[in-house]
Amino acid sequence: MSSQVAVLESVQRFLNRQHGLFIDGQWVAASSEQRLAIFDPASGQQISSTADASAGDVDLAVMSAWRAFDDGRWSAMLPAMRERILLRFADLVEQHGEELAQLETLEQGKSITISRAFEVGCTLNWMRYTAGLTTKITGQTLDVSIPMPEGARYQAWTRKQPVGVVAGIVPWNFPLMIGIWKVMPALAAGCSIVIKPSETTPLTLLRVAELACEAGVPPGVFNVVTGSGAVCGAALTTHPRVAKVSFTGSTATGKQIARVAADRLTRVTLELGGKNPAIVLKDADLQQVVAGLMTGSFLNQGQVCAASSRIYIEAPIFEKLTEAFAGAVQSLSVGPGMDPGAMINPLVSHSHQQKVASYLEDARQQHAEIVQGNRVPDGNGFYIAPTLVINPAASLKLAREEVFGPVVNLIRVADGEEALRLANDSEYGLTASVWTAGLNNAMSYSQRLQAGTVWVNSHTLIDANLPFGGMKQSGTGRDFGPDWLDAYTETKSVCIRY
Ligand code: TXE
Repeated sequence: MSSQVAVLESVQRFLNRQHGLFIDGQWVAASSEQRLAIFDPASGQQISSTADASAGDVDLAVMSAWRAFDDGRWSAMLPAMRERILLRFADLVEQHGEELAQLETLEQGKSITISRAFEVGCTLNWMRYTAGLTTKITGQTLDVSIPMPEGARYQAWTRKQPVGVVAGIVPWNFPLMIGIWKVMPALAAGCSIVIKPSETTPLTLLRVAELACEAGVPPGVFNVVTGSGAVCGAALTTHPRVAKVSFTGSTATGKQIARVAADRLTRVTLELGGKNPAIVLKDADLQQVVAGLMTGSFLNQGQVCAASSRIYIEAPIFEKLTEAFAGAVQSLSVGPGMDPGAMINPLVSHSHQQKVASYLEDARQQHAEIVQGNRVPDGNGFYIAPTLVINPAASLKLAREEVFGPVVNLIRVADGEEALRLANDSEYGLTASVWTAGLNNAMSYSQRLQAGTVWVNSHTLIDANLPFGGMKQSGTGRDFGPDWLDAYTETKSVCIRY
C-alpha cells in the first residue's frame, strides 16, 4: 500500500489545464505557443506546463495594472473595504489549503507536511497580518519653523500614498509564501501588482490569482505572468510603468535588477542569498542545539535563504556534537514529498541537483571529511542525501558559497571569539544564530554578528511582525513588521499656510 497522499481531483484538473497568463482578471493566451514544462521533482516526470510570456505579453499585464491603479478602483477604495477583501482572500486560500499544499509539493518537491504548515499555514498568518495593515496607514502632523513672510502660520503633515505598479519576482524555494510576501503588502498599500513566479514553480500563484479575484480584488490589480527570467522577468523589471520591484532570488540577478533600476530610479527591495553562521558555545543545551539546527539546516532540503549552513562549535563540545549531528542526519528518511513520513525530499530541479552535487564533488576531490545520511530512492527523482562536511578547508567552494541544498559545514573553533570572526568573514549577512545559556553571551554576540536577523537558541524562525532582510550581499530593504508598507508607499509632505 502506498504511503503517499492521494492527489485531489481538483489538483489533477488544475495540472491538466492549458494555463495562460492572468491579466485584467482573466486568462489570456500568450502571444507564443511555446510552453514551459513543469516537473515533479520526486519522479522527474513532466506534470504540467505554463505559457512562456514575451515582452509584449508583459506590457499588456503592466498596462492593465497601470490602468487599474490610475482609475482608483483599488488605490482609492476605502481602506476598510480593501482590508475586508484581503481577509476574504485569506479565507479562500485557507479553504483551498490542501489543494494549494499538494500543488506546491508536486511542483517544488518539499514535504506535504511542510507545504501544509508553511506554504499554507504560515502564509495565512502573513496574509491576515498584512490585511490588517491596510487600515493602519498613517502620516504625521509636524510643527514647522518657516519664518517668512512675517506673521505667516503653517500647518504641515505627511501622508503615505501607494507607489503605483509593483513588479514581484519570485523564486522557487517557497513559491506560494514568498509570492504572497510581495502580493499582500502591495495590495494592502493600494498598489497594483504584476507578479512573475519562477519558471520552475509557477502553479500555486496562478491558482491564487483566481482566488484573489473571487475574493473581490478588482480586475487588473493582481496579474500573473509566467516565463523565463531573461525575457519575461527582464521585461517586467525594466518596464517604464513599474514604480517598484520586489525581488527574491540570487545575488547575481538581484544586482542585475538593481543596475537597471538605478537608471530609472525604480524603487527596489532585494532579498538575496545567505551563508548563514550558527555559533555554538560550550554552555549551550546540546539537545536543543541538535534539534534546532537540524531544522535550521535541513528544512526544505536546505533550500532556504535563512538556513544555517556553517556551524561553528567550540572545541570542548565539538566531538560530542558532531557525533550527535551524524546520528541525527543518518536517521532522516529520504523520499517523495507526497509521503508525509519522508523527512528529506528531492531538490527542486535536475539542474539544481546537479549544482549541489558539483559542490560535493569539489569537496570529495579535495579529500574533505563527509558524513552522509540515508541512501536516496532509486529512479529519476532529484535527490541529494543529507550531508555534513567536517572542518572543510577554506579553499572549498562550499566553504564560502551558498550551496542551497542539504549540506552543512561543522567547524571546530578554539573559542567564541574565533567563531565570531569567521562568522562575520563572509560577503553575506542575512541571518545568524548563537547558542548559549549565558545572558552576556546572548547580548554580546547578537549585537556583533553582521546579519539582518540574529536568533539566540533558535534559527530560521520568522514572524510577520519581525522585520526580515539582509546586510552586505544579502540584499537591501526589509520585509515584514509594522513598517512593511513604507516600501510600497511614497511619503507626501503637505504644508498649508493660513
Ligand atoms: O535564481 P535567480 P536561480 C539562490 C540559490 C540558488 C541561486 C540560483 O543559491 O542556487 O540563487 O537560483 C527571475 N530579470 N537563491 O537561478 O536567477 C527568475 O525567473 C528579472 C536564493 O533560480 O535569481 C526567478 O523568477 N528576473 C533565493 C527569480 O528571478 C529574473 C531563492 C529567481 O531566479 C532575471 C532562490 C532577470 N534578468 C535562489 N533572471 C533566496 N534569496 O531565497 C532571472 N529572473
